[in-house]
Amino acid sequence: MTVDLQDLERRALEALAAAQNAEALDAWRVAYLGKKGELTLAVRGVGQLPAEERPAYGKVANEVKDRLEAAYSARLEALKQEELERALRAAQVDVTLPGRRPQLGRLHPATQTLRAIYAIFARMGFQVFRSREVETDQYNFELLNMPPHHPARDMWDTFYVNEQVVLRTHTSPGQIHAMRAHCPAPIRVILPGKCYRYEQVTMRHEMQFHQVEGLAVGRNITMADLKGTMVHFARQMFGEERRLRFRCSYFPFTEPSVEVDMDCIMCKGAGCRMCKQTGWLEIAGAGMVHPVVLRNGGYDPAVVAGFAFGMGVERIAILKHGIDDIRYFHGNDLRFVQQFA
Ligand code: 2U9
Repeated sequence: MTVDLQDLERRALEALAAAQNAEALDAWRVAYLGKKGELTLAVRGVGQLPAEERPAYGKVANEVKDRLEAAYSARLEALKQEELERALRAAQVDVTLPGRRPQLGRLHPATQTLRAIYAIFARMGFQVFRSREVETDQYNFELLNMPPHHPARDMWDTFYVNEQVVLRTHTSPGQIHAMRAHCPAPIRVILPGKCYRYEQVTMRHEMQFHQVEGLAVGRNITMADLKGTMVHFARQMFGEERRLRFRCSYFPFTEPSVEVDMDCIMCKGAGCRMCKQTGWLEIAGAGMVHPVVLRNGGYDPAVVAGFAFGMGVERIAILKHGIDDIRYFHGNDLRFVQQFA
């Protein structure tokens, strides 16, 4: 049985033009050009024709096949193009929408507090001395009067890089570097920077925080100089009416050692939630530099004396701004930073 090829071609092209998507196009391909498609069957039908009609029929059938295949490819391309244009139209920017304001950052409150501290001590003649964050055990402990196995090492939970190398637990090793860089000349330096402690993170403790330590070494330096320096700092930072209290304490690198308390800025000493009803807020630790430590720094303790102090920068910021959780400092939340314009 043979088929009217012209009629087949006309119907196939009409159906092709009507195919509006990839599925319809594929169904069309199966229906006309597939293994059991109309045209395929029509070509096979050539065998039923008398021998003299076969070449002419075969030639037309092949021409129809070529044209249908070409039409199919063209339609496929056209559909792809239409789809692409649709996608582009959908992705178009609506220029009438209101814009999104870029979020502005701020100087981090820890940075602001550090700068305020620098300014106060700069006016008292202290220079900034910077030092490394990765230290040897020797500088972080031994030269600070803590030989291996000294029980005071337990005051600092330490990140060890290896047996001899640590992340500094305080900026104190920098004080040894500073002394060795300057001795025998007198020095007055502050050491700001990040410190690390292997601690459980809570609202009061972070494993990374900032410290500022101070050191003054020279002839005739006494505890009175330390007290005057601390009082002046507290009054510049927290208000001229502040009063300080020095409590006996212990640090391996100072002797005598003290803890420095300031009357509570919220209740002025009466007792409140902020000072846990004590009337006092701890702002620093300090003391007279231990003779062993002075000698490790290259100074002769028979000739010079020194005072040193240390304070936590986040703690100072927390007190100044009434921040209730130290984890905000590394929480990476712009809403926190933006409050300290
Ligand atoms: C040398 C000599 C003396 C530095 C000192 C403290 C006391 C102290 C803490 C306060 C809160 C650290 O951030 S904190 O946890 N610091 O109590 N720091 S005396 O004394 C030194 C340091 C180095 C060579």
